[in-house]
Amino acid sequence: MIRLSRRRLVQGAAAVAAGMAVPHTGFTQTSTQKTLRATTRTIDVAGKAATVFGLLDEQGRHGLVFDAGDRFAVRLENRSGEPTLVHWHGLTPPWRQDGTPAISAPLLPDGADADYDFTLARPGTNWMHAHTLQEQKLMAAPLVVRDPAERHLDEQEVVVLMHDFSFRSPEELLADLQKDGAPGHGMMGQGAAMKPGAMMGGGMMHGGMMHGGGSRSMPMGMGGMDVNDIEYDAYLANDRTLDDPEVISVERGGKVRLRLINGSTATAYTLDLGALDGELVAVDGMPVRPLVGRRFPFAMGQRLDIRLTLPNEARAWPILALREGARQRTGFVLAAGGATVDRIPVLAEEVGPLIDIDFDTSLAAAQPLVDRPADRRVEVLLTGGMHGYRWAMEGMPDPQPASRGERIEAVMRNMSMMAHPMHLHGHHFQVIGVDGRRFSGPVRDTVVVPPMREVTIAFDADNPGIWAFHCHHLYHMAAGMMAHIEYDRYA
Ligand SMILES: [Cu+2]
Repeated sequence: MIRLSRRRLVQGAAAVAAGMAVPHTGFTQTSTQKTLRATTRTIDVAGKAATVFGLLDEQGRHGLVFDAGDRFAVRLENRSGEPTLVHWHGLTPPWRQDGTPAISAPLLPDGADADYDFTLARPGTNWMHAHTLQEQKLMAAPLVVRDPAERHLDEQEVVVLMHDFSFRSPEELLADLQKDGAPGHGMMGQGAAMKPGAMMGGGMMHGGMMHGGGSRSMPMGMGGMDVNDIEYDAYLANDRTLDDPEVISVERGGKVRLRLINGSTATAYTLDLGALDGELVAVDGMPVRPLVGRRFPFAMGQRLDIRLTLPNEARAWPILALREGARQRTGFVLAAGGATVDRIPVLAEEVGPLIDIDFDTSLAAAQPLVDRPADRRVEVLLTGGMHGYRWAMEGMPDPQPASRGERIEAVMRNMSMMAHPMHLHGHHFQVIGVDGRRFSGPVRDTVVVPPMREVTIAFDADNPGIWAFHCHHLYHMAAGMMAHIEYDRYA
């Protein structure tokens, strides 16, 4: 883990100039500044009341909405009853405003405020969440940056955040994982005995039999791949289960833009548009060459922007998220022309597909990185297993040094039997290789590395600082799957 020799927090204007988030000390709020309040609230989950966190704007709405080019001038008010901090997932702020505790800033005490101010350079569907176990209790919300150039499009925006919900505390969930790992299961890595390539690229990890439901680790094929290490009590879409889903009125024949966020801590889904064809236009807020389809993989931390043109019918269109390797699902309903909405069973007939990286090979960035050779190549082994529940990023120093202006390629080899959605803060990367085969894939900020597969990403070191690089499975991260990249932080 990283150890910072932290300088005393500079207060006021000097800190803003240095790009820091400023602990608020009583000066007046500017007129353009938005307020974001970290608070608690009560929601109903399958008929039971649950106390969760919330991130609300002045009007009590979840999260924040901006236009590209706006300043991200935000005062975060912590009224959650606990120390917290909020990470702006998908934005590329100065590193001291990234909201990652112990790296960019200390936790903000309950009752305290912090001011943020930087420019939102590009549009995108992003989100915000505590970079702590509080994420499990819905300290998470949408963070949408609209494109002013798309204002003329006559489309209805629908923003939905998916989540996995437990009535148990995240501390308990983690403690359980750490005390009763299945012995010998998925025990690879920790020094990495297996040669990458030996098992890669074959179909054996893909088409095998999956059984949904109760068991925590579901053996599959010869690999003994693990999915879903936590059984949740519910899967939510905008705080609602499919028993009582959000029903959004839309126009017959209307145009809809879905901005979907997988804010789950440990659950990947396949997004299922049912009878509708959708045009995928962005992943993780970054535009891709439009791809038409009905099903799209959707891992933790990722976002999907999908355009729909509805048929001219009075009909309800369920949009579902199928839990990976299991029958549970969540979702919401687009209701056109006042259509009645039939009850949708929470359990599907079939188990949801496994999330793969092959989908990314069919995507191409609308704005790819400039083609240039790498100045630095970083190799990372993703290791760990259910036994003892220890996870790690090995083979790279922590922090990994770099230099401003470099093109960096990171090769991530998953030596474990679980998939890891890997997220880099402060940058967008392009997916440029799978199992050693190079291609020009999507630009994004979170990419799935399936078991025994190798994924290569490239990014430009254009945002100096200390940046978290980690698995977006909350409990893998909490159990060690986190590293850092550091360059020119005093620049
Ligand atoms: Cu992971």
